[in-house]
Amino acid sequence: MFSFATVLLPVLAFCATPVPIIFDTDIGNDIDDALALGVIHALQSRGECKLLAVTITKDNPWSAPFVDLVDTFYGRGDIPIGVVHNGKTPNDSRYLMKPAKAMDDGRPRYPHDLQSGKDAPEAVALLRKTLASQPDGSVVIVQVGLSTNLARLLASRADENSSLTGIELITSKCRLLSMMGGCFLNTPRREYNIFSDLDASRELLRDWPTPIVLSGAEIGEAILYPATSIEKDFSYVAHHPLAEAYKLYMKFPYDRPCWDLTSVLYAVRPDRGYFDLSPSGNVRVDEKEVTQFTPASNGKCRYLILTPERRVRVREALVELASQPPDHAERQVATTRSLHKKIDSFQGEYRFLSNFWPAGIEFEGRSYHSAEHAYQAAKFTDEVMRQRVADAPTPAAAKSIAHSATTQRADWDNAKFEVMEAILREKFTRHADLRQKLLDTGDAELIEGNTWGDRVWGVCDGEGENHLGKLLMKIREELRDQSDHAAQNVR
Ligand SMILES: [Ca+2]
Ligand SMILES: [Ca+2]
Repeated sequence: MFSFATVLLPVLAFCATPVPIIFDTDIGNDIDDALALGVIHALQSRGECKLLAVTITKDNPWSAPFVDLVDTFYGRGDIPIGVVHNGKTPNDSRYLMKPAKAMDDGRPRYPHDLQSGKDAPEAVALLRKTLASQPDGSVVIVQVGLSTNLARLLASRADENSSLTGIELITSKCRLLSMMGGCFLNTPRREYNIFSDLDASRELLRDWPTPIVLSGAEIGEAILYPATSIEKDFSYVAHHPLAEAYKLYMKFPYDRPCWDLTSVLYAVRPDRGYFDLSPSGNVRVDEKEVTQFTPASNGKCRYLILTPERRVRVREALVELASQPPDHAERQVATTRSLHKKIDSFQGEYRFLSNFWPAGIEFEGRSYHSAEHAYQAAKFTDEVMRQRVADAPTPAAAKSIAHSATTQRADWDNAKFEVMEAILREKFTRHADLRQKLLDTGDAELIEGNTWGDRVWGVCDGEGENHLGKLLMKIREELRDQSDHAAQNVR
């Protein structure tokens, strides 16, 4: 029987809105934070979540650059990053600084524009700004480190971002807090995230106004991230920031618990049956710094439960997500556009950008040996003249034949820009190798620097309109859009 429900439900499921998340992390203290950030990017690439901001509770200047380089690697280098002030764990990390500083052939191995946490906004201000910009009841916060930032957010006052107090802002904007912290075994023990900022943990668990789902230490410890995956699954690029960080953190090979990854997985996919949930209750931190759960029907806290038969499934999901390559288009952005270099001479390896480069062109029904031939011939309406230019043995000869002529098209000064554009488009579409070389210049600024005084098409002695460079950049953008679309159609 036909029914609307059977038709519409799958469509609705497919169109489900991505979960808006804020990732609050003590990245650098352990390696699972880094893998958890990779899991978030994979889920975002799959349309399942949207990372609104990353706030950091590790008070080390290299934490923010590391987050920025990972975000940039995944093609999302503009995600706002906020840092704690006067945080509890400022000690250096074994894996943050090296990837941020690494250079290959004079270029950053992992491009990023945030060079120090000192240049990043303060975390609570960023949390308030981010929450204020979101629809009511929408945001899921994933806290996988100390509670410093979120406890301060709770206690914050109205500011230029919102007239609400912290607790009012959280109540109106947040849907869930998914946090890694505590221990919920029969005989619980002290857990790092809780005891590293004890006062903040107590305040958070007491005053936080939305439901909280905790992943206790025992959950991550039951799921070990396999060294084999680090070794094999990240080799789709010569250098991968997550694999490199993992190898720096401890003597490799080693399998590390998936603590923080589980809180991300639950936050974005709460209904996929990875975990069971405890009954509702409240969690307090006792005098021995241990989390104590007390069941209560109106309690706001639940904790994750992992049954043994589901361990393998959860681990497989986390390995697949953590090692998922960036989207094609996003990776291209990450590896090339962010370099922002300048190519200011069409010589040497960039000689192919010059109109003198030998590349056959079809233009207005005639074949030419180079873009220069076609351009010089287009100055004439007379067919005999055009053929004389086309027959010139070299681009320089074509130019000199055209320059020695006494007449040319009356409208040439207006028409020449369109003619040049059409010729360049032909050159870089007809020749796949030139097209790729042009795309490979990434986001570099293209400037036809010259010494012969051409200030219309190029730049001489620092002056000029650089029309040739601008047209090449325009065509590069067109080609990039085409190849991005082609890539998306293949997927
Ligand atoms: Ca950035
Ligand atoms: Ca952590």
